[in-house]
Amino acid sequence: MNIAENNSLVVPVIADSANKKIHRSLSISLTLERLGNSLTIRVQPSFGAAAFVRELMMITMYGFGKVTPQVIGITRDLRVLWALEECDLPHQVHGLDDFAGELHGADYLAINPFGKVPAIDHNGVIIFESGTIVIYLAEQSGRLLPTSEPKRIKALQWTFDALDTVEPPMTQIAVIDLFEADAEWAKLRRPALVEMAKDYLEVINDVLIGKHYLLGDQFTYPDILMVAALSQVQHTKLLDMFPNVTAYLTRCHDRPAWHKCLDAYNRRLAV
Ligand SMILES: N[C@@H](CCC(=O)N[C@@H](CS)C(=O)NCC(=O)O)C(=O)O
Repeated sequence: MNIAENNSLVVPVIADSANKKIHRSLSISLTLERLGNSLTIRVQPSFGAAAFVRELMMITMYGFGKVTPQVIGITRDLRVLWALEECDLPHQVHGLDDFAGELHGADYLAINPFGKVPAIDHNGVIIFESGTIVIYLAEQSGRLLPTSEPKRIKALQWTFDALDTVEPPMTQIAVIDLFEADAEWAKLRRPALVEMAKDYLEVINDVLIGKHYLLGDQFTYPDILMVAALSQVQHTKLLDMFPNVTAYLTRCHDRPAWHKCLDAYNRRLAV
């Protein structure tokens, strides 16, 4: 250890971060304080400590860097970016170039073997599946979580509902409208998907009677996932038929965290 002239000490630090150990040297300053009959040594991190803590906390989010313009605004990395902002977690974006095939390159397949975005790397903890990532971020930060026990399971219920029930027909409508509008199979399939979407929207419209968010007054992580699922059909007039749903979307999209992540996303994808 070296004691510098300004009473600071350079000490080796090993941080146990997820599944790896990170070694750094940190400078700390020692002050001796006398209080009555006792002496206290105060240890204060100095140069580099804040950057080190930030490095430990930093999450890398793998999302689109370049993607076909039709899907900008509905890609699944956006929901993770929203959750990162809501949770105020330090993060950096690793933008992948879809045109250059980066999603299916060896480097990214080592992160997500399905070759899909989003994924995150939190100091070696690698997670894919947008729903899982959003829940992980909520748990890491202690934000967006329901405050009472019965609501915890309701949050999971709405998570699966958003991802497994609501999103599939909405996404299929988007795929048809954005990429396959003229295909014969698409013309045959679309009406049934629209009926299914309307049925689901009617249910959600009823669920939202007298409520600000899915679980009541508190905005929680399933709201991010539900809004993302509903946004798949934002290019149609379907949502306009359900006033509680549109009011809910407006309420959620009024949140500062949404604006912050959308601005950064649009800047990155040069919209
Ligand atoms: N269930 C996955 C779906 C991920 C997914 O389909 N991502 C799309 C973008 S929104 C993707 O990566 N598509 C590129 C491809 O399939 O090549 C999740 O929610 O994370």
